[in-house]
Amino acid sequence: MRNNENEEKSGSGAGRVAFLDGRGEMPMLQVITPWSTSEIYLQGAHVTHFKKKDEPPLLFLSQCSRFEEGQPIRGGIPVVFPWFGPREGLNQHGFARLKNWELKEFAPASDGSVSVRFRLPDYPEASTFLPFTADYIVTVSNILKLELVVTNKSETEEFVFENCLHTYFEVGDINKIFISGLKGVRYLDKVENFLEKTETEEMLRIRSEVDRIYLNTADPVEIVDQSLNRKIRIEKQASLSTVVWNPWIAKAQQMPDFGNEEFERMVCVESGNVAANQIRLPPKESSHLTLMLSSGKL
Ligand code: TA6
Repeated sequence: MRNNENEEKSGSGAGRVAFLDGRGEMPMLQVITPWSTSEIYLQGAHVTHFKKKDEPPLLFLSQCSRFEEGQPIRGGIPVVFPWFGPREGLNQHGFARLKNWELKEFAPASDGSVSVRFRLPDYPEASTFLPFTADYIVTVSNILKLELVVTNKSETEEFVFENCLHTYFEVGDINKIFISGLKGVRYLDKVENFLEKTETEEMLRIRSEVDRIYLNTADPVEIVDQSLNRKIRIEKQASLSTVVWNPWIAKAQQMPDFGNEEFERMVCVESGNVAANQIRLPPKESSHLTLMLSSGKL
């Protein structure tokens, strides 16, 4: 990794940003604050790392991830936009995660936090959609805050899209975690061909492949991790869908960019607006998907 000292900038507080060659020599930003460090690749505006000083990393990143132009990174926080899941003849989960985003500004604040703003340039893939802009603001402090702002630039037509911040969390042992905040919520069970069900568990445990789209829920979700002695809290705004995913054994073995045993150390609890919760954005309006990820000891 090369650290270009000339491009390093310190703010009036202690937060700072460095431009580095990341893995696969792909450009990335390293953000250091008094509480935490984070890494963000320009491809996909992809946060691959966030770690508080006194904690293990918050985000899971696969040892087998590709770091190649145009290939998705396995782990961290893929930005899924403007569609979620497969689309005939097109890449799964949209094009935003595969494209280089422009770094528009970074602002170390006097309180020590650092905000970085990216914009998705006009790629040909976007031209089949209405004119829109997509900005992504990552704020690093003692928590990680993410905001995906999509603006419909059309004067006359709605912009219909899905969005999802596909957060991969690091856990000590999948057998020793539970997820709370989803009881009573309707979901589509992708493992059973999108069968519609209602969550009955107060404390959801994962003991096999789980791939669920919970609908019409704006509530915070918590991951209680007994083996890392940590609780992760996921708070969101302008998000009505929560997706929970763990590939378990057989799917893990089928994924070339994911280790066979890595399903034991991760869980995706994703926030966005997908399926029946897709966004119909009126002309000239913006949607602000916002996520606050915090953590602490049990
Ligand atoms: O969000 C869950 C999911 O849609 C799963 O169905 C699973 O395929 C996962 O995302 C990963 O997708 P990817 O295209 O990154 O392999």
